[in-house]
Amino acid sequence: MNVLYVVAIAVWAMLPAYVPNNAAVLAGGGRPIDGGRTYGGRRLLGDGKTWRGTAVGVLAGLAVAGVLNWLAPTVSVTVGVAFPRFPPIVALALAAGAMVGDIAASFLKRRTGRERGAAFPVVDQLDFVVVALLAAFLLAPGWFGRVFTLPVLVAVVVLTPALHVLTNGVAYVLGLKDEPW
Ligand code: CTP
Ligand code: MG
Ligand code: K
Repeated sequence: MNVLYVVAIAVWAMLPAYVPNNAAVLAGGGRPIDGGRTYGGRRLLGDGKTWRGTAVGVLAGLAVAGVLNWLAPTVSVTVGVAFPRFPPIVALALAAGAMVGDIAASFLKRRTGRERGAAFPVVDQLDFVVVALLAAFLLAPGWFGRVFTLPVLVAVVVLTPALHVLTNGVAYVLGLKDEPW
């Protein structure tokens, strides 16, 4: 399969994990998940991880999976390559996994002395991918093995940081996000 198709499949398969972070930025606010609690003298997670942002993020990821499921037959026939559909358990693994990865990264940031909003290079760009993929692998190993072939996985790891930097940069310029990462 040519490189363009590998890239297209990688982006398609990861969209339900990419969208939650951006939706959370737009929806964020309200009660923080940690309820203000501290651990070792620092916030457990911080004010940047809220119930509303997380819930809207997961729902947005599920909605994206639904739209892609609806588009899959047409896109596959038009392009001549099979674009995968997302069974409900896979959609949930990708969307919720992405949010859990982002939350776990905040936990790590606080433990390593980074304040809310501080950059944590590499972790910021890949936290959500690692947990989304791990969740999909654990909950739907057959589906995972069919869709995330080695070339597709390589494309995800190479492309995601670039896409992350780009979308967060745009969100920052538009005034939607406080920092460009
Ligand atoms: N957000 C949210 N809930 C989440 C994730 C994000 O409400 N689970 C919102 C918050 O308003 C957050 C913004 O999206 O400030 C940007 O997300 P992110 O960069 O992940 O959070 P930071 O504010 O940078 O906090 P941290 O340092 O903990 O990552
Ligand atoms: Mg941030
Ligand atoms: K983050």
